[in-house]
Amino acid sequence: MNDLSNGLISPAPQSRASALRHAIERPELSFLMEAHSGLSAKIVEEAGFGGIWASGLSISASLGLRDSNEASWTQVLDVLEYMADATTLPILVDGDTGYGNFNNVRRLVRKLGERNIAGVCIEDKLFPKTNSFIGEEQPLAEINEFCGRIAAGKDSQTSDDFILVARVEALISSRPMEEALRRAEAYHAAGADAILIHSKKTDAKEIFEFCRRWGNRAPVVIVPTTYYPTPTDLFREAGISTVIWANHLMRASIAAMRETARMIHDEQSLVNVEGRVTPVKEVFRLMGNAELEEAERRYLPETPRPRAVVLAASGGDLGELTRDRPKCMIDVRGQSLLARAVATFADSGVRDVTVVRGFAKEAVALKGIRTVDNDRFADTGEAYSLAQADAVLSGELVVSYGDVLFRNYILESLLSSAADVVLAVDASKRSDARERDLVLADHGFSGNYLDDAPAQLLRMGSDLGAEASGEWVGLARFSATGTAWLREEIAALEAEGLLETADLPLLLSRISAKHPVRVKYFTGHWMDVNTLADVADARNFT
Ligand code: SPV
Ligand code: MG
Repeated sequence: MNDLSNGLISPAPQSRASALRHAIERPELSFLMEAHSGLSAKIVEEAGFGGIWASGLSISASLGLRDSNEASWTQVLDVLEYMADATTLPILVDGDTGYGNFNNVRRLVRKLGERNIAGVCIEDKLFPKTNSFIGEEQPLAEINEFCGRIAAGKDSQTSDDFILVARVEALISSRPMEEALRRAEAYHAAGADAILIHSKKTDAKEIFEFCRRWGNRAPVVIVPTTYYPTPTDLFREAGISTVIWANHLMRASIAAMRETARMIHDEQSLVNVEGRVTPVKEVFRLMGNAELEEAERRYLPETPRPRAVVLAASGGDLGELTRDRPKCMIDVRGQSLLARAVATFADSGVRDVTVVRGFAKEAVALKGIRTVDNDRFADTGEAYSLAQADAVLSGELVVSYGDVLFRNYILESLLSSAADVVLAVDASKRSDARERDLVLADHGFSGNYLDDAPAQLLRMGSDLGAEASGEWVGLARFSATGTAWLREEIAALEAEGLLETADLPLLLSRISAKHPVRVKYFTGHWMDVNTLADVADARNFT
């Protein structure tokens, strides 16, 4: 295994090129592993390789194309950019024939430098090329013409250490060894930094013969795809510089994708596949999501998010249904009232929910909520419960009873209000209204389109009777300022010895005596659960 460590390679273009140069020129055997995408490049780096072979065959195949220059060279360049961005490794690009003559090679090499690519390999064939393993006796470039491509490439490099590997296809095209050596010598003289001697034999005899006769005049690179059984130590002994494992991640991905697709198709289920595929979490890790989260903390302005406090301490009065759980945990079509309320909050971006528990507190269980306890629930009221949530009584706040269901738009409308304190009030006179939640406002509900004057709370209380403007839904929203008023009033109640007995209507009435408290009217689309009949109704509430 090559010992180029990722940590030593900085992504700067010059250092990537020098890392590749070091890998190719050092006496020990180096390895380049094929990649064809940002993802596979990351996998190569994590596996511990010191460099990448950007295979033409694999890049074409991953684009669904043949290895016959069907992808344009700029399309290949785009893939290379993703690969270079995804890793810190040096990349040796399979540049095919250089996509034309010397002039195309010049432009290619300049552009590769701009994309942070460490080197290119060009082969002595003609554009458009085809893969070396297809057909026999493919036509080769004329030696002098190919030397011109090499010289033009070297003259165009933007980094001193940029590597140009000249690939000799003579053996592939069944030309004699003498021609392979002659070509290698000419290409070396034209400026190539290394010679890739390619073979499609199933053993490495001709490769070893080439090496013997070449005598290391320039580093030798090989691609043992067809002579893969050859022990790697023999390559070391032959003095080879670099082995390219040319296409094995692309081929591995075909095998894995095929098997996964077959199973899902045949079984119409993911059940047997899930344990065989990479977990989504691992995909996030591989792509560096942790870094993005850290950057978000650094660069995104903190957007204060509204919190909610749900009051659910008191014992229920619904017989068997609330014998061992508070009302908020009553099941309504497979979901507790609390779960429904929390989901409605989440829909409106209120994700920080604190539930004040008391009666049967162990029964209040829901993922993602915080809880605080009012262990004196039996002889205290709502204001006292709310005071137990002291730690979260800051910033924008929604306060809700634990036994109400309400449509999302009611909450949305409170959240978008400009008022510092705003109550959702049902203007329809319900015959079973909770008397203590009755509301008197300075302005009654009007269905008149032109009447948009905001209503202000005058007071709440059970003595309002027919005078009431409506009934509080059990849902209030406070701006940061409104929450500060709420805290002040809780402190005032405490100072007066009233905190333990006060309910929310008293607390809200007292705030409204000092500060404006807005009333927002609705009609229907919410419900509280006070009686068994309500439970039955709730089960019809969608
Ligand atoms: C490639 O990986 O695209 C190569 C190597 O050029 S080979 O397919 O063996 O020709
Ligand atoms: Mg190729």
